[in-house]
Amino acid sequence: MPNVEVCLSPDLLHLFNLRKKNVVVVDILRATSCMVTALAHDVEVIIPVASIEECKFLQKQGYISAAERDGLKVEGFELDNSPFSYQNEDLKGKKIAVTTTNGTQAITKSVEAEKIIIGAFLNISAVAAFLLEEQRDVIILCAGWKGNFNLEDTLFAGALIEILQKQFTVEQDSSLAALELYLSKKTELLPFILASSHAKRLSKLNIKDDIAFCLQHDTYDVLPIFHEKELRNYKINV
Ligand code: 3SL
Repeated sequence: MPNVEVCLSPDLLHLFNLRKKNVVVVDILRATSCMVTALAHDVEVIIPVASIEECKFLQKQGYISAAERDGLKVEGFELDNSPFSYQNEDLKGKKIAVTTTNGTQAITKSVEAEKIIIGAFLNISAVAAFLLEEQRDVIILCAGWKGNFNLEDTLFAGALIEILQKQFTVEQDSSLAALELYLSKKTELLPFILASSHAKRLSKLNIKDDIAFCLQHDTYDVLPIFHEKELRNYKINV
């Protein structure tokens, strides 16, 4: 049986061997939830980049650009990091360049993986179905916050493992811990997450609706895969 492991922070990624494995990158609040929402609303392609400078460069090439640092939109860019900003007909068929504090860093650090899949509660069943079909070892990479562990990404890891566990071995302590955390909190996700550090950070920005939205399961049947620097929805393109 293939194995599923959890990397609780991008700063721990050097401890994992990504080769020939599928990596699921998750940043529930809010980068990967935004990416899933954007592709579900027919954005053609997303280019996630690590730095503001790279995003600026792509903006000059004609990409619509989104930049977030510490939860706030960076001045000079068109889009912020709210999933509601991507539910916009005007973005249909458009190419978006995006940089965020943690999510896009986690994606760009995963390039040695066989495939990089973007996960969120919003598309968890589509991600699980793909991983079950692939039957390949999986690492769930939690984007965390500036190198630190966070609750919301770990809960997603646990939720995904709950689905995968019949066909994947779950042996590593962080995978077992993520699963137990999710099982103990799955019926009260919103109040639990509202007490988390990042929800408190975001509440200062008055975006409680974003948090509730990002915790919804299976709103979208999309499968974003990062390949050759581009993120596309492989549910429609393959
Ligand atoms: O860190 C990130 O990538 C962001 O998702 C953070 S925030 O939700 O925009 O604050």
